[in-house]
Amino acid sequence: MMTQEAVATLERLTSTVNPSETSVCVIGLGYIGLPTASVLATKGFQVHGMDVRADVVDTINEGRIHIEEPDLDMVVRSAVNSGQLKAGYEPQPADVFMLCVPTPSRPDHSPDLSYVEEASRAIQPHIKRGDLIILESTSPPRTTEDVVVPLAVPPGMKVGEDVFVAHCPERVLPGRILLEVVQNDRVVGGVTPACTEKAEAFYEAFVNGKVLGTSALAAEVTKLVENSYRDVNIAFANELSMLADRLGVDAWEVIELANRHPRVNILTPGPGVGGHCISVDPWFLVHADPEHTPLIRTAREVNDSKPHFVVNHVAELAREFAAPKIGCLGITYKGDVDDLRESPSLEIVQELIKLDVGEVMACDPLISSERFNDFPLHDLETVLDQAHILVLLTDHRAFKKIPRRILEEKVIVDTRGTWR
Ligand code: SAJ
Repeated sequence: MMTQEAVATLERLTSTVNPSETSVCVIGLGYIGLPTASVLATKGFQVHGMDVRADVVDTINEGRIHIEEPDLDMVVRSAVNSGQLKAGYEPQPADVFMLCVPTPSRPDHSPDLSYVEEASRAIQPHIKRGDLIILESTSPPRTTEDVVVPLAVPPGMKVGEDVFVAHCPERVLPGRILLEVVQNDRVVGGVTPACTEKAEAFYEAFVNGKVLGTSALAAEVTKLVENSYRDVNIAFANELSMLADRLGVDAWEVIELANRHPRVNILTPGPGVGGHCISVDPWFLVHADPEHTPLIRTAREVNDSKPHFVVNHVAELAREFAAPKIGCLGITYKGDVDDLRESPSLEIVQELIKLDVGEVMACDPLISSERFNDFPLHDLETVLDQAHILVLLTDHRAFKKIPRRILEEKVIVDTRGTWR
């Protein structure tokens, strides 16, 4: 005879999630929440998305989107039209709750968990027995257990028996989100083994990649390690580019040659590291243990110093002209995305304007003047026509196509190696 516990375990292990019988409440409809919600809706889940911003909720309910991401408009439109996706200002009862809220860092680099706290409190009254709560937001070690569990789990309910809590950090690359949300392998870390199993079954219902079970803490640290790994490696490339400049050698040529070694793979230098992930997440590890993270901290500092290096270089060149016009191409944090968060390109333009070393003419085809009024934006043609110095800051597709004969007439600062 099998014990009751063994029967329950067997049921859990063999249970699969049927999308048409499963409702999901997604908290936070930004760069992660909205694509995830619309993909789940497309796969047949009944999805209620919640956001505190009225304009976001209204836009989505009209079948439109408030962020730029390839093909997302089409998927959201079809999810809303089919009735599988609805947005609102409040959470609703569901079988699965996904927290996709921001986890920014404060000016002193300590993590700001207020959105996770708020979202956890907001869902608590709606949690019933059997529900699954997932934290997708990139979070400092122990957030799932120390913040989500106490605030989201109703008193009297036991985690791993009555209600299930797991961390499954998002891993999608802006610009490829819809593809990666389905294709990437996922790390699923439960607060207890039963939580892991329940969360694994949920992700297996809509992810094509492998679903890898672990603990909540290991999942939290894994995600932070992934972005720190990238930050450290970009810092190496950026440090090399500054060194190469001083030595008078072409950094991109050196990197290309070094990368022909079978065990060397150096990343690409740029104007610095931006976005809300790689420039923020490594600080969560440093904050967790400052004594044992000197490399991660230094990488952050190297990447943060790169915009100033670029500004000084441009200022030096501008001094050669009586009335220099400096064309700055791109203000978003990377090519073909419209995201300005932590953008080194934006920081460089702002610094150049402040330094007043010439007339700064910025241009970004992905940013409309209605949305942005910190400084005037010009169209590409005007900038190419008038600028003496051209500074390539963000490698948008439109800038890659600029004819060589135009570039040859200008003084060029190509921070990304795009025009090599
Ligand atoms: N960059 C360089 N040189 C490079 C690569 C990138 O200067 O060789 C710069 C980019 O221009 C940008 C920044 O680094 O300013 C980050 O860009 P990215 O494309 O490397 O990454 P993100 O921030 O857009 O997305 C990252 C991804 N993490 C990893 O690749 C490990 C993504 O998978 C994560 O889901 C995302 O962070 C996140 O949300 O955490």
